[in-house]
Amino acid sequence: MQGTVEDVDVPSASDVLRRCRELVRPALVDAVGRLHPWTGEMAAYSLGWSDTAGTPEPGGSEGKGVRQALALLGAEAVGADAACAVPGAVAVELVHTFSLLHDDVMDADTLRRRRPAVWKAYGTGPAVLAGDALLARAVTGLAETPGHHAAAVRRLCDALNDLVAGQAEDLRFEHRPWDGPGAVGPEEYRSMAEGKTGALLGCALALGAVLGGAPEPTVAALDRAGRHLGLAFQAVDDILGIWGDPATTGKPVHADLHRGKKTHPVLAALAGGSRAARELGTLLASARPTDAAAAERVASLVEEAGGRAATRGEARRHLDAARDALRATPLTRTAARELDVLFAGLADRVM
Ligand code: GRG
Repeated sequence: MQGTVEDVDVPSASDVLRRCRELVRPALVDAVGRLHPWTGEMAAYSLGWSDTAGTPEPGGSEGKGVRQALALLGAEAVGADAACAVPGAVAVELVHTFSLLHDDVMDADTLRRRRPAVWKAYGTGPAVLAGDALLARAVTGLAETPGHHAAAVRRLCDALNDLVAGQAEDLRFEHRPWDGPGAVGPEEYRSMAEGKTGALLGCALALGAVLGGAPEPTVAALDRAGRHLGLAFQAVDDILGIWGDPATTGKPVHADLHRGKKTHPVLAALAGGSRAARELGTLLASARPTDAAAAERVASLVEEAGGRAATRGEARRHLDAARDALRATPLTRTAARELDVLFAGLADRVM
């Protein structure tokens, strides 16, 4: 995620994320500090700040901080000071942390950011409670924010409902067949991905704009940009789940294939109709790939049938749509440039 050599004054996506993380950190620490000490300890672990003994692990396993950065840039893009968006940034980062925590429970994923998932480290019951605590804190913090707080809370609640709907579809798709009348169609996939991933990215940008006092059409344009970014982001996430390097992603490879998750590369490969697509369809219809060799075979058939390339194309199309949404609304030049760099970096990410 690098800026170009010629554009010396344009920060890289990593620079943008770092700057925003530093601005939000004190408020995030304060929010976690308001939790019950036990849920606070699990929250600090899940944010990558400490180990299971509560010992600080600076920079250990933190996430990229995408959502908090989008909130701050959303405010700057409408000409406001980033500081006004910090409560929104905290809220979306807490919701994101909560959703990963609960997602790992639902999917029985044991590893997150190279460490045991919270439910593995602390137990399922405590992990669910820690997620609940994060969610409650996110909403409370935003509701306590002076100015525009009703509109901001409304935005966050809408995104939460979309997240639940997206996750519900994602889980139910696991039990749908790969082809035939019950197969998951491209529109259904898109709606699921927009709900589970796009809604919070859109909300982050929109919250920044709301807290920055922007008019509704500008807020809506930023929400739309974030949702398209989310669709690109999820497409890349699907690619990383099959071909990513576990040492970089911090998650085991092929977990989605083992679970029968309806990811974009596999759905696109099956839609291709090639010999590899037919062989893939037969293989998936016979059984879920339970061991590493079977998953490896599925992955190479998906690649051969064009699923990886099609998903790259999908990510590229939504990145373009996200950029178009930004261009369609008047934004401050510096923030618009930083958003552009960040969007491109996220569509090319390897973790
Ligand atoms: C909102 C009430 C309520 C429930 C949530 C569990 C759930 C329902 C939804 C799960 C949503 C989910 C986990 C979507 C995946 C989004 C995604 C691609 C996450 C990865 O985000 P990164 O790459 O992660 O930004 P890091 O590790 O960098 O923070």
